Amino acid sequence: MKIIYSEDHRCHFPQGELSGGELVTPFERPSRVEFVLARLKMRGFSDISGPGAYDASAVARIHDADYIEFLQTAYAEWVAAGFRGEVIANAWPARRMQWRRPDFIDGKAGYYALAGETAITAGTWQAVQSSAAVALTAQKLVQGSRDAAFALCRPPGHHAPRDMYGGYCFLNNAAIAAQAFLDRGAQRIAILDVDFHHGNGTQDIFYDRGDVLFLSLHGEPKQAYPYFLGYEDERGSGEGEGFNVNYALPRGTEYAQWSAALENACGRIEAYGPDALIISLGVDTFKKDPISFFKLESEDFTRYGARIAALKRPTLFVMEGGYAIDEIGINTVNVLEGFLG
Ligand code: Q9C
Ligand code: ZN
Repeated sequence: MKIIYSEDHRCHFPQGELSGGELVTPFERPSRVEFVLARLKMRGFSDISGPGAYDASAVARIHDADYIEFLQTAYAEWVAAGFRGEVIANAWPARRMQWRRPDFIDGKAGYYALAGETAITAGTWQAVQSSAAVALTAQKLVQGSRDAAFALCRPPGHHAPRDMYGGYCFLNNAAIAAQAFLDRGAQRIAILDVDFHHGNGTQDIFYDRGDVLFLSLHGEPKQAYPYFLGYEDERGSGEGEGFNVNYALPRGTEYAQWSAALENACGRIEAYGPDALIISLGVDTFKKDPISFFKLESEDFTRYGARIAALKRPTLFVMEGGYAIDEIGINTVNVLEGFLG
């Protein structure tokens, strides 16, 4: 399996995340990728290479131009306003207010943020560009060779819709890759999101489309981030009716229940017959994840990797979440090893 990775992820290392009323060291931190990379090398994955150049036109197929420009300029505007910390949104257009973009950066941040935990720093845009380039480079390999590939993206992407950041995500790497498959001749793509959190961004991007089947297994939004999307009655609209499938699972979910949902998802993927499969691979379903509430064991990741392989589709794995740092490498690589058999 080919692995694509960029050192540029290190340019994004915010110092603060607002969590439980405290400013803590962000759960989404550079060492996550280092642990995954170390485990890959330990297990003999040697086909590891860097991404091609950032493809702005491929990103523009998914994200709005004004939003992309905001990501590029936000930190400089923040500094120019005299703020000394990292960009953190504080005010939002809530009920009965207007969705009108303010000029001042503090207001703009709220306009483009879907939540307040995610900071933008001086190097964020560089890391974000490289993360998208990692996904697109791996996408090309899968479409060209039909071999599987793993895009070791950081920052992750699945919470980002076309015009917002949050949940540690800025550009939706999996969605950008899905669109690239279609733009290069694929007819149907399935995205299976196994991150603990609902992939609200990916759902939103493809909600009214029938050419991308989106399935997400996640903590029920009544209890889990992102709270305001991911319910099971969200089934797609218009041409997309029936092409969005949410499995909202309760606190304490173990592999028996989780894998039953996966089995249902796999049946739907088989019926859909996609030209390629994208896995939004978050390993925050692990029992020791500090911000999540599923109870998967490390061996379960191997098991579900094998189930994904049985779908026999050209497969692109895209890294999303996972915050139990000590085991993030084991769990992530277990999925890939289970897949390889
Ligand atoms: N106190 C991904 O897994 N809420 N994003 C954190 C911690 C945000 C997760 C709460 C979780 C975002 C890609
Ligand atoms: Zn997650």
